[in-house]
Amino acid sequence: MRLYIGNKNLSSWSMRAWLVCTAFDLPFEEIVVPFSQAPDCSFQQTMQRIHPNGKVPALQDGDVLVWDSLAICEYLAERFPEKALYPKDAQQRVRARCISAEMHSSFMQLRQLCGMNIKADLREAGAGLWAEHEGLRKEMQRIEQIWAGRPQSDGFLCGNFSIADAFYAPVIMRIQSYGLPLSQDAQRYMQTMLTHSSVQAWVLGAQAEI
Ligand SMILES: N[C@@H](CCC(=O)N[C@@H](CS)C(=O)NCC(=O)O)C(=O)O
Repeated sequence: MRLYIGNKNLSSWSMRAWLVCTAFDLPFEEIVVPFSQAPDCSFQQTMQRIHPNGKVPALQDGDVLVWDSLAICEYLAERFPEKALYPKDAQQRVRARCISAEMHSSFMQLRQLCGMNIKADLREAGAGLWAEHEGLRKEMQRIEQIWAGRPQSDGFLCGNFSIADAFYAPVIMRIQSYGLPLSQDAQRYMQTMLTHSSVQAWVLGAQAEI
């Protein structure tokens, strides 16, 4: 399988699919297509050759092309059922699907105001955004509520590491860069994620980018 991703420092959608492939030791080749500056537009040209949607991530598995991060994770969960990419427990599996879908379709303020930039120290900007945007504070409240629903306080969102955790990993990167305030319980989940080997590998990759 080939997974097309953007720059590790910036591409939050790529991070989700890559974490799932890495955390579950799936057989894949990573192809980084760096976001390009105008005027050469080589990112758009490269990705549009792969799919008209022209975005990352995209997964090529033989004849099959999957071009959306959630669809990629769903595809992988079906393709490798023995790996339990979603939890084995039925209730936790429903929760994992719901909170992954919620991340996929919501939290627009957080996404728009606090773009992922792993290497940057944006704490000053973060303090201003936090003070000015009630919508951002409300979205973070909902995220904290989701995280507080994990089965064990020292564990992952739905038990073992799953697709759901991969979906919330970019939020953790944003919280760090922008210094957004968090409850102690949420900080605990954040530490669990920051010490996961796949998250550490992605962050190292981001830091190594020029
Ligand atoms: N809903 C899509 C969003 C993908 C997306 O917006 N990717 C961004 C990078 S993180 C992208 O490729 N942007 C380039 C562009 O829009 O030209 C997914 O989940 O995969």
